[in-house]
Amino acid sequence: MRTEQPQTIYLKDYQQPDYLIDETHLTFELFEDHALVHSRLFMHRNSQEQGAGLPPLVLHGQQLELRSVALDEHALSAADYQQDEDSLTLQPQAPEFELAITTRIEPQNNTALEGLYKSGGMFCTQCEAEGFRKITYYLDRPDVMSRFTTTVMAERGAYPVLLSNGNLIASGDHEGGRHWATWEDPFPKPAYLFALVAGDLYRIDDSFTTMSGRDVELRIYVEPENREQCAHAMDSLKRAMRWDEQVYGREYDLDIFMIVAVNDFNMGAMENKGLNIFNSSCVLAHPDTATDMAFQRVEAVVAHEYFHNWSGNRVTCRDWFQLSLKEGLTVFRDAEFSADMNSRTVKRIEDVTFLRSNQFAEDAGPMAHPVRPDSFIEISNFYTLTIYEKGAEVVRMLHTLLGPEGFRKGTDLYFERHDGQAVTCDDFVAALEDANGVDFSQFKRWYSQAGTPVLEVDSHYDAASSTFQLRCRQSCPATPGQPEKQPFVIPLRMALLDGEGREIPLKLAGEGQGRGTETVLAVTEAEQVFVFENVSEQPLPSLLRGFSAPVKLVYPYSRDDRVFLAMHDPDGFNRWEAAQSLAVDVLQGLIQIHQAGRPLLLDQRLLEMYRSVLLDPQLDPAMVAEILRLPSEAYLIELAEVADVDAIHHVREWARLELAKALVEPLWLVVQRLGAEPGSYSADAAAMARRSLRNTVLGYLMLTDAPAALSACVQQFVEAGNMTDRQAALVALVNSPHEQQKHAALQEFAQRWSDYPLVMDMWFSIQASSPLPGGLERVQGLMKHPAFNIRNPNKVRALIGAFANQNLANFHRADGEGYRFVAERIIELDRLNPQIASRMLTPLTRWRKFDPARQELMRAELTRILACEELSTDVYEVVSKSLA
Ligand code: B3K
Ligand code: ZN
Repeated sequence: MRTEQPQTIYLKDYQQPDYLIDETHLTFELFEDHALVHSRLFMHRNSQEQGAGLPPLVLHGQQLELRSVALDEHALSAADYQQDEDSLTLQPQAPEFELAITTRIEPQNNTALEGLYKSGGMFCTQCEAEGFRKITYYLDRPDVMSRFTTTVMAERGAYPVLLSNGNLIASGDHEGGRHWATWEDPFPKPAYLFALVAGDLYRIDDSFTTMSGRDVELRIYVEPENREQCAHAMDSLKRAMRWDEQVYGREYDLDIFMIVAVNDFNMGAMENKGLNIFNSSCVLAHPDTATDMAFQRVEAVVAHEYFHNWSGNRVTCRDWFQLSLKEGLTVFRDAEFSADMNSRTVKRIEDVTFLRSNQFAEDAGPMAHPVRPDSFIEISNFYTLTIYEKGAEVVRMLHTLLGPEGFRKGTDLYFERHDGQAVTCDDFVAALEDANGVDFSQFKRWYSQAGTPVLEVDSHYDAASSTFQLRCRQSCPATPGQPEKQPFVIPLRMALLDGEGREIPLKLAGEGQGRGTETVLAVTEAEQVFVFENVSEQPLPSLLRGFSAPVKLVYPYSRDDRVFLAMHDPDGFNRWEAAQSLAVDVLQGLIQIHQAGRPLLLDQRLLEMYRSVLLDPQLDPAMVAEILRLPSEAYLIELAEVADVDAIHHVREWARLELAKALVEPLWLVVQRLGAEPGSYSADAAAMARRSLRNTVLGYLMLTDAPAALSACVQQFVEAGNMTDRQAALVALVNSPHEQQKHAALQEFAQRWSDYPLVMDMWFSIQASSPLPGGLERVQGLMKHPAFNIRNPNKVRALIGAFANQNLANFHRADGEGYRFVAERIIELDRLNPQIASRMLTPLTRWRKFDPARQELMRAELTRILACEELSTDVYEVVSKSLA
């Protein structure tokens, strides 16, 4: 907690460490009311930093009770060192020395879930970014890499399983019913990758033979009642290991790889070397209890953490400003893995939808920062959509510009050149440049400039010369601390379509060779013109295919153009994009009409486009489902200059109902065509696609008051053979006016799944997201439900997070009570878990988007939070920046 003004840390102030730690020997004595941590650090003066004499050694440490310090086996007295809230300073006497420290901590009281803490009956750790300093005094910075040997000691009965990073080298019994195990990790690593687990856990075993023929033991540890829910995670892990060998040539390096699932975890999972610790929501998946979305998330997160073994662990970050070095690259890698395992187009649609409604909003808000930030107060606040998702888009653009082979040459060089090092984003780009003989200096502006660029394109066709001209203009709005921006390198993947929707061969003026029928233009200037030759008819451009750059594309398409592209573009992603942008255009028009108090009328072109998509049996059902999904309220808010929440909500709901009424026949036809779900569940892409479409259609049908829809929905709820269908039916019922069926279903569901925390999370979040009136009161009531626990991050996200982020109608209630409720929870949470409190702030920080009355109400809540005493640095940074 904050006692003085928090300090800003700047990238420009980076300095190499004065000392390095060759070996780290840790012994943990775990007890119910405390833990003793004994460390022996074998250290030396950093030779790169040889100044005169030996500088003082400043170790990081927070919330630690120091029991003893010894330098080269001489115990130090209090006069020999200085201690403050964040550090321990002492004076080494020689360039090489051994430092022994004992600290006492209380894991059972650690509600922030950072450092060593208890989740249920087990001990576990979370050290990234700066949690290790809550365990012992250390050089807790990623550029200090050390070999760790860890002994864990605890009572055998309650904690039969004792784990840490690397390989088990010894174990044995100790007096008083206690036992111990010693683990050794041969790979030097920063402290943020340290992990420890002690608990009563069930183990699922498997194995993997690497490409060079080494056998690796794979283990997933879960609480015994979850033993049946691990098969999908294990399978995903093996597929990820094979994929990383095939696509990146990366082989696993230890003899054992472990995953442990815990219920109390601040984020999704953590890539600790050889011992990944996961939020149980990202491991457990069984058809009875997890939806298809959860299955896909497990696959993606298991892969993501595994991929970090190279992109993050073997090659790590020099400092936390470089966080996207490992996160952007690893998100790109996991997205490509998921695309290869499932439908590539659908995966891209999901990711782009998420990026545009969430990261674009971040980039336009008060916390906007570059992919490589210049400064921060609290690093935990910088695990953002910009670092992760935009960072991945930046890597994707590099992949697009180099092509798959050039990119692979670059990553090979990167991993080889920097293995065992802590490096920067510049080092990553330099490896790609050197391997390909290219210059990315201008491209690197994507790392240093914040904000979402706008790419305005217009065109001119000249029949006389058979030329088609594309004029591209780019700009980027000001962001905090960056009033002016330089032009980016924007890869614009595109094609030109003739009147039949066929791609036209592309030849650029001034180039000898043609470019086939699809090309990537590099837009590098503020304004730039591309002239295509031999174009015999007026074409329609298909632009930014696959969302080849994270920009806002503006092109003067008519609604008819968009319909044409939605029906004919050979590129699946851009067909969806055309349908989506048509829906956006139609809804935006209706919002204006609604604001002017005029009657609403739905553009028949949207309706007919949906009708033909529904009736086309050739289309991938998952694509049809994606097309039928209207742009979210969050995306419409992001796109608006000043978001009129009431109008957005009203118009979107009205349009959904109009569509449902007009399309009732084709919707039922789809239900018939898809038929009933086959008895046994399958998690393959085709089966998921069918469920996705069937449930999207059910959602529409439930908007009509047809009794057949209600009975189909109730029947699906009761008879569903999997959670995807059961959950979809419950969502439809909860959002319907059928009070009796709704309450019966909710009650039945809660009774049946009360022993399954992750299913109960779903039950909370379905109700918290329901836009029907009275949402706040429902959420307040649910806070008192016995299954709710404000100390559990999953529960907080399911109830408070879902309310604030997904229930815009109720959160933005005109009387401000939604804001007040969330602000009060943030204040309450900040005392328990600052990282989670800070996350919950995001919706309030977006206050500038709304009408003056709501702005005032939201600001008042932020001001009230800021006035609280003892605010964490996490909450302080976000609130103060959003009010600035
Ligand atoms: N690297 C972790 C995130 C740690 C967040 C710390 N506040 C998970 C991941 O990105 O893989
Ligand atoms: Zn990651």
